[in-house]
Order: sequence, then C-alpha cells, then structure tokens
Amino acid sequence: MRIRDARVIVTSPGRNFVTLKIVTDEGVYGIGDATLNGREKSVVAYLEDHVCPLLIGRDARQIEDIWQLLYRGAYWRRGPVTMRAIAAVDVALWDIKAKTAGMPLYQLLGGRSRDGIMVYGHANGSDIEETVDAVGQYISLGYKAIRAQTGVPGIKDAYGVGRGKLFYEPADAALASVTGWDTRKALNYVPKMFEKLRATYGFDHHLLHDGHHRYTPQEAANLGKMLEPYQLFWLEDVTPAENQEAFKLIRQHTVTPLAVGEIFNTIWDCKDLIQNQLVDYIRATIVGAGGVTHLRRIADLAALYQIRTGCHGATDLSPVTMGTALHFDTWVPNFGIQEYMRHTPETDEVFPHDYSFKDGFLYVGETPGHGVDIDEALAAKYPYDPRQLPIARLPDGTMWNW
Ligand code: GCO
Ligand code: MG
Repeated sequence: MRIRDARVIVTSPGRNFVTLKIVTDEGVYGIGDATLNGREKSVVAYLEDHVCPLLIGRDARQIEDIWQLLYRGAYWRRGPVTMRAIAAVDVALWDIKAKTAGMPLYQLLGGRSRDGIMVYGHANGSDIEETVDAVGQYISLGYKAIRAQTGVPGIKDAYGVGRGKLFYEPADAALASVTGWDTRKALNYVPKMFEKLRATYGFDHHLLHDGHHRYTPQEAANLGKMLEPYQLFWLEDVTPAENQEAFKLIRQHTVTPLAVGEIFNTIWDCKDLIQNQLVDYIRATIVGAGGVTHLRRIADLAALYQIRTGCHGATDLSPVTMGTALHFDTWVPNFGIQEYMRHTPETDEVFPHDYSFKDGFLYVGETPGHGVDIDEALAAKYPYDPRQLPIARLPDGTMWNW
C-alpha cells in the first residue's frame, strides 16, 4: 500500500485549522491535524515543502519507520512546528491502518480500557459571580469536571475569559491583542472564587484551574497552598515549565495536584518532571507531541510513576485531534481526564465525526479509523483568517507570559 498523494488543507470555519490528507494507491485515505494556533502557516510550509515530497511512494503501513524518518531524518529535532507536522502524518497513517483493518483506532492500540472518557469543560465569567453561574451551567449539562477561570477586577482580559460562557477563543486579532496581568490581584481573587464555588455546589464535582504560566515558583506554591481547602482536581501550568526545577519548590509547599505539558512536544520535555514525580497529570497531546506513536511512549513512562494523562483539548485542536485523542483515552491504562472545549457548529460541519457527549463523558464511535473526516468542498468556503494569540503585559508595561 503506497502513498500516492499527501496534501495540506487550510480552512477557517470560525477559526483556523491545518489538516493533512494522505491518499494511498488503494484509494484508502487518512487525515491528521497540524494546527499550530497563531503560527499555522509555518507548519503548512514545513509539510508542503519538506515532508509531503518525502512521503510519496512510501509504504503507508510503515508508521514507525516513517515517524523515525521524519524525526531523525531532519537532523533538526523537536519543536512545535516539526512535531505537529510529524503528528499530522502519524495520525493520518494510523487512520489509514485502522480503516484498512476495519477497526476503530482504539482496537488497534490494545482495545477498550473504559466505557467513556471523563472530560472537563471550561467555565468562565468576568467576575466570581458570573463564573459561579457558568460552572452551574456546566453542572446542569452533566459535566463531572469543570475548569473555572474568572476575570479579576483591575486586570484587563485575564486568561480564559471568553465572550460566550461556553466558548473561549483567545486568538482574536490579526496582530496580537494586548491583555493585562497583575499577580497580586489574581492571588487575592482566585481563592475567593473557589471558596464560593465549593460553598455553592459542594464537593461532588471536580474543579480545575489554569494558571496559564503566569506565576513565579514562589507565587505558584502560595496559590497551591491557598487552594488546598477546595480540593482541586488539578492546578494547571502554574509556572512556565522551561525551568523544571521550579516544580520541586512548588511540590515542597503544596499537595494541590499539578498538571503540565500542553506546550510540550516530546518525551524529552516530560521526562524529568515525570521521573522526579513533580507533576500528577501530563497534558501532552496527539497534535502537539508527535501523534499517537509518540504520545503512547510518554503515557507509558508516566504510568511507571502513577502519573496520569490529561490531554490538552482547547478549540485550536481540531476535531481530528479530539477524535484521535478519544481513541487514545479509551485505550490508555493511566487515563486521568480529557479537556473538552466545544467547537462551533461550523467547525463540526466541516469535520464530520462520530464521537458524542453524554452526561460529562465523551464516547468514541465504532467507525473504522479515528472516526473524523473532512468535507473538503465545505472547507474551501472558509479561507485562512490570520489571527494571533494575545500577549500579556504587567501594569508598568513589562512583557509577561500570556
Ligand atoms: C487550555 C489552554 C488553551 C491555550 C490555547 C492556546 O488549557 O485549554 O491553556 O486555552 O491557551 O490552546 O492556543
Ligand atoms: Mg492550559
């Protein structure tokens, strides 16, 4: 089974997505997601100029060898652009293999380990009161786990606050919008939100929070400690992870569970945090970390240390990533939770899929492959729409981590 064609489809049904379609000489095709939010065109060029030509004529069944070819063969390793391109090829090839076998992907990975995939939704509001209402909305939709983010008085556009309460889409302008940040204000406000949430809804639901790389290690430790009475499921990206030693300091001060890794690209980014047991959940996902082939290695390493998965699942991860992640989650023994930000109806139409939501869980379908397709005619109606992620600045103008 030889690869006859490999091409990139860019579409923007409400937001930008980059999709790779690989077609074999037997007519079977597979698709993979290559979206890199705010920097989409770099992956398009990497794929079109450097990867697709290499694929033509190769045996589509040799997923591992093609993965190694793209990783080792470039000489230049790792990084978000390279690893997304590799992920797109890998996912498209797994899709082809599973279609050829006549099986849903999770069966090829080793079969079902659970019935449904517990997901968390992203609740937000411009202040505590609005966020408490938004969490209530998720609870009434059946969610068992909700990530709560609030605007903070005095901070312009804190992370996670969207326009509609169920939707959050940060990449909102052709040139990055400028938002504000003030750690002191956030540290005074965020614990009050969790106090109110627990007082209103009790302790039956899992609550999560995203620090979005904003705190220093000491501030992060302080936040984790202040949140202990509210028993969070996890505190995410509480400090930037370039300095991984920082997590030792945080760990010494708090038992609030820690999650990290949505911007990690390989097992090498994860290894020290996992082996030193400095985190509880690893958030690397299919599109960010080299596809099914590589994410499986990360999950297996994490399992040795009782660290569980918590795949990133924001809207910039296309339905192709979501569908593939759900097959992965259905199989992976050390599953923790899956992030699920809903896509708009336009996106869902361009990417027909067979996964479905019920009572706080997502369920994969039984369609052979990963169960997600692309309607190319419809996709063509939504041209690329340049948009970047925002940036954040402190009150005195200093550039900070968004
Ligand atoms: C999350 C993330 C997102 C990212 C986004 C960037 O946990 O869902 O932090 O909101 O900011 O994926 O493209
Ligand atoms: Mg996050």
